[in-house]
Amino acid sequence: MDHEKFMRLAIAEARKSPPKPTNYCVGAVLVDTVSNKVLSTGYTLELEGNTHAEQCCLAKFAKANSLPEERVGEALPVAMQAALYTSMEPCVERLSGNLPCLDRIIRTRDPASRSGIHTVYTGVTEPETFVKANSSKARLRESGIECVHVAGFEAEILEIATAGHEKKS
Ligand code: HJL
Ligand code: ZN
Repeated sequence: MDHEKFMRLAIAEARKSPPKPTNYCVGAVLVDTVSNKVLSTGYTLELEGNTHAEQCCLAKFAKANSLPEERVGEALPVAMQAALYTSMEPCVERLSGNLPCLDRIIRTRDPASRSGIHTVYTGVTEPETFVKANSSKARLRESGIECVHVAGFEAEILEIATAGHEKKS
């Protein structure tokens, strides 16, 4: 598995996100790790409304499979060993009150069949500008989802993610 290649794709998605002072510009890629095929991509604010990268990625894949987003896991059979690459770890809380991406990822799982997203690859941990102490990695692991940090892209990812933020002097 070429983790760096898919993380670069996630970063390329993040670059498409319109800068906004109240969130981060993030990119996400859903991959079938058996065929190495990209199943879907997403970036922050890609879909209508106040949408996150992971949310857009899953919602687009759900739509392509004629499923509501809540049931996207049904299109991710165990044989795919589905992985989600996201430039920033998934949110566990959103100041807007929208459903966090952590919950959107966990609900893809069917513990009985072990289908759904198996692994989440992250590029950076979430800075504490909006929400303190993001606990996504522990929470993913508790749900049987592996969590792997892809090192080496942190500076680039944070620069893109905070593009719309006021610079501290
Ligand atoms: C991740 C995204 C995105 C964030 N994190 N992983 N992907 N925008 O696409 C996390 C940050 C929230 C704020 C504001 N950002 O975005 O904590 O308005 O953006 O729901 O808490 O919440 P809203
Ligand atoms: Zn999110």
